[in-house]
Amino acid sequence: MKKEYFILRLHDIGAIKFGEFTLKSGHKSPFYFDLRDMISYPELLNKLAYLIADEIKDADFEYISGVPYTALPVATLVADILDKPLIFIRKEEKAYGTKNDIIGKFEPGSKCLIIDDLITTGESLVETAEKFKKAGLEITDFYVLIDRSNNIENQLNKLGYKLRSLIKLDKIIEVLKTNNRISGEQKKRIKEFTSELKHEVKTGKNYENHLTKLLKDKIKNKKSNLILSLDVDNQKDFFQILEKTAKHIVMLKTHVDILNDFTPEFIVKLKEYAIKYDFMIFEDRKFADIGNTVRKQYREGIYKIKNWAHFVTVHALPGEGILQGLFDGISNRSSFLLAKMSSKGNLMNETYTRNVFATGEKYADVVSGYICHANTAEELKKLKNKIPKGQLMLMPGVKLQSGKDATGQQYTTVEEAIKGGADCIIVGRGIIEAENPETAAKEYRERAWKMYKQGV
Ligand code: 5IU
Repeated sequence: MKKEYFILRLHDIGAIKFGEFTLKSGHKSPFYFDLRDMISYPELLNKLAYLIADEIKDADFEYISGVPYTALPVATLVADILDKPLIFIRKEEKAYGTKNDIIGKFEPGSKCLIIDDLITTGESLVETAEKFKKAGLEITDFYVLIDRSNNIENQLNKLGYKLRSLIKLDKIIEVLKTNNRISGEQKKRIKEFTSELKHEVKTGKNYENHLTKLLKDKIKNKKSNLILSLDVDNQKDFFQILEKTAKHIVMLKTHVDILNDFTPEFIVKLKEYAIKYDFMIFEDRKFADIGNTVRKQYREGIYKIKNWAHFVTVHALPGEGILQGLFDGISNRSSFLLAKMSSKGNLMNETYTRNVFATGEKYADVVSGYICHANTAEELKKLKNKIPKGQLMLMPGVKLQSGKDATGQQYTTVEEAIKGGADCIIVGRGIIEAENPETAAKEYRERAWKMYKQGV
């Protein structure tokens, strides 16, 4: 089967579409690829498998894998043709535990070639490769059906991967034009679109809002990326600890509803401290209701949070309406979305977290970043890589030593947090329950800043 035939067949079955499509990023694209339906055409799949088998037969690998769902049936046929054992990684995150993520039998130390249907940024293929590597396999070769990336080959080479592809976007356009499947005008629009897209990948849109910038400037000027979480139940303790620690922190995180003796004067005093010691205020309210309700929770009640907190935390779970309800008609306020909590067994899986980042990107004018936790720098880096440019990653569950508390809180060290790309660490009991909160705050601040300065 010639590549031209494959392109035309994909067009016939609607796997390659032309028109106007709104992408997740909000961009309007003149084409859309979705190869999933391909698996329902046995003769197409079979021809394709022979084509791939021919192209990879000389590569050096002992196992073959396909990324679920679309590439898995393709890889199965190729494995059969080349008589190589098949293995793959489950797509869904398991409810608990990370063991046995790989389905199929394999010898650690062997080489595996991975097949996927599409490549755009290369991110998901590299992530898959890393999972295989963790299980002891060696990954050096990728094969994709359609490469619509911006020359990702070079970047993958630098990371030690070789990329082969059946067809590139330019070839698809050429073949479809020659066969009069698209007009000259369409071809022009597609070219324009991809060249703009390429430009955008290079320069990258920035999602930093005004308040994010303020916080970043404060981090730089105050030379601190420490956020103190001051969870105490009375004003006396609150201000006593704050007095001693304020010079070391860039932001104070409150849970105002913990105070037994709250009065409006508390807010007046808190604002005075914020000015005197130059820190921002962050109420960790974790809004989670429908837009109409959070709107009132934010503006009304005894706390009137919107009047004094620069930032609040928000669950993206109820949908975009929560951000509309909170911030509609309000300026100079922003939020952090909860993307991955630090508590053991939390229900935020990979898909959820990815959707949170997409929400934050869309509402970047009122979202400054995300609360993310991971147990290792490596895991945290993966989260960081997915965060839209310009937005921040704040990490709770941080102590000088790793460990846990009695109700599921998990702690990672300051060094791991910053190494993993956290822009700020959020520390509560590590400071407020220390014998001397002042020296503890100083130590957290210095350890975090030292690592942060090294630019890790
Ligand atoms: N906090 C977490 N984990 C999270 C989120 C918030 O610990 O995922 I979202 C809050 C809870 C507490 C503070 O107010 O951060 C951490 O306090 P300790 O350092 O005392 O555990």
